[in-house]
Amino acid sequence: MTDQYQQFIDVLSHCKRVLVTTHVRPDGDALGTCAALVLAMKKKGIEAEVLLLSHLPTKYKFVFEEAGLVHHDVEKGWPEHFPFANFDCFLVADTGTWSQLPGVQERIANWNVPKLVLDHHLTQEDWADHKLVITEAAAAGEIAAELIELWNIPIDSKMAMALYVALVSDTGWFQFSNTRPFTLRLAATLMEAGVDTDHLYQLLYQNERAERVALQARAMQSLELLADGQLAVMTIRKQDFLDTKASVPDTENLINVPLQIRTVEVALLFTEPLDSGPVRVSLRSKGQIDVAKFAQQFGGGGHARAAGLKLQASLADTHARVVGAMQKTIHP
Ligand SMILES: [Mn+2]
Repeated sequence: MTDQYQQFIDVLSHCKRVLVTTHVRPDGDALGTCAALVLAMKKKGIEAEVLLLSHLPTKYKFVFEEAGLVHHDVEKGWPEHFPFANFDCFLVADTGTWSQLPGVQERIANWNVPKLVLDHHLTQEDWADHKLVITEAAAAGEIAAELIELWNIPIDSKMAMALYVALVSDTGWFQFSNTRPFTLRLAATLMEAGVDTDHLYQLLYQNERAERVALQARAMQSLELLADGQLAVMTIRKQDFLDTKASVPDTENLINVPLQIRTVEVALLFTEPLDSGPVRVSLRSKGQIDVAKFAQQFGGGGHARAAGLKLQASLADTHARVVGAMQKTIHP
């Protein structure tokens, strides 16, 4: 295992400018890992910049701002000539699959530099020159921290903060089952390096817009429990957006709220559009029902525990069709 780390260190030590990227719709682990790696490489005299395939979420802006990072955002389209030639190495963190790197594969096909993947996911495609994939790691940030330590780079407070964001994002602030003793020991080291955990908790978890909490209240008021309490349905109407002044991105994660209920197996969230677009349905499962398979009958898809679908119909029609079908799935 140390060999893999040493290979990475050897390759990176020969580089002058590294382009670092991560998966589309980056989370705290993706962004924290990129930030920590860039800061660490700077200590070795290596310039590094970050390529983001979708915008930097507001919630995580502070991670890049405090690190003083340069980043390129191609969400709204790639420039005609992305300056790949300015870099002599390509490092991808927190993913190793092309489907999570839209637009990258074709653009780097003829780019002849070392390509590195640092990741903790099981699903991998075999394209990198060197891979550092540790699936036991709770977060890519754990692997980055180990790399930084083996490279003999002292972890300063900025690096520590970025790595802490990575850890807490992927472990739900150390609550999820992926949290291992290594994670907690690393967290302790990062605290000693100067992470203000209370401040970080406030930035990440006590920093919502009032409009979003008002929308959440509306969504919770709409909760219906069906199929003997196994099916939870929430509905957000156009009027709810207008009354609360919230917007569609404010619905993020609301679908997880009814999963707190002991009896609930499946949760559905119906969102009526502000324009004439389709009604969006988000689906979550605790594991017994494959919601991706369910969503397919309506042209949707996703993962077994998290999926989505859209129907160009009225809210009432969509609700009737999808809830009816789900009740039949739960009680055939
Ligand atoms: Mn991750």
